[in-house]
Amino acid sequence: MSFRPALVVVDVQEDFCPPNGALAVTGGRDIVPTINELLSLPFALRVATKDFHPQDHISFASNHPAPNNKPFVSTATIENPLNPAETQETQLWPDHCVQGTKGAELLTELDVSKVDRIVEKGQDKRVEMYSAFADPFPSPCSQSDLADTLKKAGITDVYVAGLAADYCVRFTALDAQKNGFKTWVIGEATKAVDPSSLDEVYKGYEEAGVTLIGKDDKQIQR
Ligand code: VGL
Ligand code: ZN
Repeated sequence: MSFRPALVVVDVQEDFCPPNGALAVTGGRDIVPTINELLSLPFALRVATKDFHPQDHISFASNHPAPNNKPFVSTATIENPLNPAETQETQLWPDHCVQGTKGAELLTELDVSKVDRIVEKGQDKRVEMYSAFADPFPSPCSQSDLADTLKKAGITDVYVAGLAADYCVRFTALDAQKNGFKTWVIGEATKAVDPSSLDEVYKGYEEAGVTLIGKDDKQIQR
């Protein structure tokens, strides 16, 4: 059996980290040493993703009319632009990771010299895209080249770390598994927006066949 692992480091960006991030995840910066350690392991491919929104992105509360425009509280119904029969209820956020701003930059302490490929996502203003593969509609209107990149590199296993555990890490891991890669989430290399939601996130992993591991587990270096 071949084993060609890839590491996917999700959204380790200023806006998701204290002290100044617009959507700062508690402890977001603290996972960087662990992620740098992971980046130095012999993965066949190392990818970093960036949430990379236009200013008029649909997930920004500021782009919706009052009173349903409270970041972290309000939600909006999004239609698939390609098929209005498909709808999604989505959370609204403070403006974050706007293209060209400091908040969209990867943390300077992240060892980007080890990253082979950067994948930008969430550029389509019409849809939310937590997953680094595609938006959540059954027939996606927005897709990245991540699946192709991994397939062309002959990747068998995808290891996911980064921010946030309950949003972009979660949906990237579930999509990696759906795309046919054996998928592992490295628990202590993630932090959640809402840690109380993690039980449900982990249940979803179990149902999908995604495995939650620790960074020192030997699955990483078979
Ligand atoms: C994310 C909320 C909004 C994430 C991105 O990277 O987890 N969360 N956009
Ligand atoms: Zn976002």
